[in-house]
Amino acid sequence: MAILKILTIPDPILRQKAEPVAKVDAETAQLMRNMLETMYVGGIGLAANQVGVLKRIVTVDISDERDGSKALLMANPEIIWSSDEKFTYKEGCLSVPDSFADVVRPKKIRVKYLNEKNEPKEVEAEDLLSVCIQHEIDHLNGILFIDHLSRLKRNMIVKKVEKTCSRQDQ
Ligand code: GNR
Ligand code: NI
Repeated sequence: MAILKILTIPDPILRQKAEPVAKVDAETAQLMRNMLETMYVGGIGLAANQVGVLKRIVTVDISDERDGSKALLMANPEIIWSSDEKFTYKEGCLSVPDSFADVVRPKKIRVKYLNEKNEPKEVEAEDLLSVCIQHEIDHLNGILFIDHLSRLKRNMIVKKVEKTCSRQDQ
């Protein structure tokens, strides 16, 4: 397996739409496992855009085990139902380092996807798991959690990240 490099804003790949996977073949499953290992370095979710791959693949694991036994490996995830009830959670993103802000999203969702064996699956998620899956599907559409904030809050975060990243580049 391998730890992949995570892109951060303002990388334009984070703003592109990822393409559907035709079939979860061996190569796709390998990418899923590498993304899972990369995610375990410090996140509860990861989308392929974040590692520079424009394919509709995400990994999610909100469990404490972090050994893959409870992980979701999803290709072409699609929300087929969402609740009217909302849920607010302080979100962060590996591609927007050291920044957190409250985002309001549907509390419950039902998602269909292909697993690592190319089998069609459905899962119902609520609260943190629901937040995480919605955050990852946003990535596949070129959307970041900061896009759900007011322009003022978004600009503050973008400016802060630009500053700290330019310092690190020196
Ligand atoms: O690790 C992560 N934590 C997190 C916290 C609240 C809402 C969403 C997330 S996902 C994030 C990892 C990440 O950037 N995934 O795209
Ligand atoms: Ni993210």
